[in-house]
Amino acid sequence: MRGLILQATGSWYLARIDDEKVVECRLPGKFRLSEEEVTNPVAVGDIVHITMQSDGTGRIEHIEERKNRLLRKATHNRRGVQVIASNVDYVLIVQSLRQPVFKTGFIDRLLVCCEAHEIVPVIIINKTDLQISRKDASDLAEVEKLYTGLGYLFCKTSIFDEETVRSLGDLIKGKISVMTGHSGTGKTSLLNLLAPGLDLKTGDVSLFSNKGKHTTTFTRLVALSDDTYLIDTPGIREFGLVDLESYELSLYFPEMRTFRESCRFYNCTHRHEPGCSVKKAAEEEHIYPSRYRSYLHILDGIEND
Ligand SMILES: Nc1nc2c(ncn2[C@@H]2O[C@H](COP(=O)(O)OP(=O)(O)OP(=O)(O)O)[C@@H](O)[C@H]2O)c(=O)[nH]1
Ligand SMILES: [Mg+2]
Ligand SMILES: [Zn+2]
Repeated sequence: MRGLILQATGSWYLARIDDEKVVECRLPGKFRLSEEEVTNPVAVGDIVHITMQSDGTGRIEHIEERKNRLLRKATHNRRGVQVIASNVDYVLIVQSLRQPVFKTGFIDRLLVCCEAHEIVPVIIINKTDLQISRKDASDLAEVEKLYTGLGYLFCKTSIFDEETVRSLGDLIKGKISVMTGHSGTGKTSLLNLLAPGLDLKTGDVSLFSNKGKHTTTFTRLVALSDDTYLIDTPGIREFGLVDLESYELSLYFPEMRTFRESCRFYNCTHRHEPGCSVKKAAEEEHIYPSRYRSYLHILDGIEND
């Protein structure tokens, strides 16, 4: 029997078999050490083969080859990497206009991860109902212009505007999407509207710090229809930048690709080298200042790793 992993908590897994049937599964020990650097052998989004046991639970016999996987460094000082989700079509980068205010640096970091993994990103600015000042409106217009100009999918939503949530639903139809973004930006709220009857817990944003409270504590995959799935996460800051060389980073900034070809050095980091076309393009604002800043910031992170 084939199943799709909806949840993975410790050594128990929930797998969706056809017809909405969900089975609790266990994993035999032999899978545990199959791949040394990975701390979890089965992740949300995996397709598994199951045999039913006499007590009504399932036993995972086989994991089908993954199309892709989102990795992050294992937490709690554990060595190795953790698979956040697998077989993903879209990464939804959910940010909010206010409460908390969106961060282009965060968006850029995730875009690099998507580019490196060849997964299509969708930038979502939620809470567009919170346009209070004229600056909010111009900030929103500016961020939309920036990312649509780079060719990325971009979507504005508000949970108080049904139409916007419906367009998001149309956009992700037939795909497996994973939601990322800071706590409190409205990931779970959007999911609840896209999957009526679900009613997952959402949390308030502290008025004092303007931060969310990490209401969602584990990753879960929800079926919106037979062929559309959405994965809610407790927030992913980045994934899979594990082995990137510093001179490769600019490959994942689409607007830098043509400029980098004409840098003097093939391994130019575009920071201070002579004859650097990327730096020149940034100075002349052919590259957006905020994007170049993000680039330098991520580069620092790679080099100090
Ligand atoms: N004004 C406004 N508030 C929203 C919108 N979407 C969500 N919220 C509110 O924002 C708060 C946080 O929403 P959640 O859905 O819990 O946010 P989350 O991204 O899932 O947060 P974590 O699970 O902590 O990562 C809740 O109080 C929601 O009601 C929106 O479009 N407009
Ligand atoms: Mg949540
Ligand atoms: Zn250069």
